[in-house]
Amino acid sequence: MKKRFLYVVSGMILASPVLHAAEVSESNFKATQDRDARMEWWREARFGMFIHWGVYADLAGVYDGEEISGGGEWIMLMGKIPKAEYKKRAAEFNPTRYDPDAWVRLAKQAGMKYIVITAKHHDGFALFDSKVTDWDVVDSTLYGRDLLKPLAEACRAHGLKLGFYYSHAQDWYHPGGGAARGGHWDPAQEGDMDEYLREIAAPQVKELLTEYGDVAVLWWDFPHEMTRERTEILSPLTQLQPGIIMNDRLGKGSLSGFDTAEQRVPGTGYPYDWEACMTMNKTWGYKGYDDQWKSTGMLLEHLIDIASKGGNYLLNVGPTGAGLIPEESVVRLKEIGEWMQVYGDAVYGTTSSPFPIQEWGRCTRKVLPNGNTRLYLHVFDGQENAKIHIPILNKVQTS
Ligand code: FHN
Repeated sequence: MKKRFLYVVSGMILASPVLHAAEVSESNFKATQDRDARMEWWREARFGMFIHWGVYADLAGVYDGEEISGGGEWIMLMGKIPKAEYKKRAAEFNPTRYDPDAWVRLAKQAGMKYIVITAKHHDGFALFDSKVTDWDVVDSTLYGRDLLKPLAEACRAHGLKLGFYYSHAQDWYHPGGGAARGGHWDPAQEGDMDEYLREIAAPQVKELLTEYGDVAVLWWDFPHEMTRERTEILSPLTQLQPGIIMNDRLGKGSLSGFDTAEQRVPGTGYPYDWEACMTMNKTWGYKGYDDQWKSTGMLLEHLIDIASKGGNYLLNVGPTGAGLIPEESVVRLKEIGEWMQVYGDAVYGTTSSPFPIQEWGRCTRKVLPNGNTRLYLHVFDGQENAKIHIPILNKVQTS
């Protein structure tokens, strides 16, 4: 890996709060005792793995010999694939190479502290054994076994938190499920959305929150036509997992745990908990021909930039239909892990930089138990022995 980061200066200790601290205003969500307690592990973690996986991975971005635009996970809609045809393709899904323990070990090796997997994406296909539909991996594929149970076990075994992504409003299979970008294309999709929410979405969320052990995150996506009344059908279910946190994408009226920036790093970050989710190439779900991979250096720069603005980085992998994480992703995750081995302290449990963005790189900050502040200076593309200006007046000690 080309080393883009010359060094991280750790241990710059300020005996007092930073004098030029850019006022990080109180979160715009009432910072309650309970909320801070729930968010504590997440604020410490700073770095997680997003997994977009489903029967679409077998199609790999191609339908009827044609490359279909958009994310690999949107192929059913973008290719206007009829339900019956999509179901027929799904029947061949048989990820014999799936090794959840290896996935979790790779995430851990990369320095990631949590995993969020698409339990059900917009195509309505459940990666788990759902009692309320036969459109799931057990009843509709050759593979025939629950994919989430062994992943949950592996997360527990290796000490990573597990989260479920759930597409609650968009569901291109079950009658009444929503469809953005132009709506339904197959009469078999038509139905009543409120009934879909009560008969499919709510019972499936309950299954996910009661049958897979501790679930740390519920990653709703996204609030398509989710009125307050519809939100109320789902939001009480989160009480099934008392410590759970969720993102801001459930629907009108839901109090969120963290905001979500997607495929971008905000200019200054937000004055409350937030997470940037991003792909390593251009697609969330696997596409065999998407070779626009970001370099490891760029991925590390995103990780540091996000942490320097007080956010979490949820970095995506899109496994193949056979159940393998693409080699390009594996290489990058291992290289990130090498860096995190040395400099992880400058990311984990840090908060936003006390001063505006500097042209030499970024700064992360950690308030120590004794009240001192440790600053970590991340110099991007610096020259050896370069001089950098740190805009603070405090007396500092380096260590
Ligand atoms: O439509 C989805 C998309 O497929 C992907 O899951 C992303 C990940 O955050 N969320 C939605 C687009 O905002």
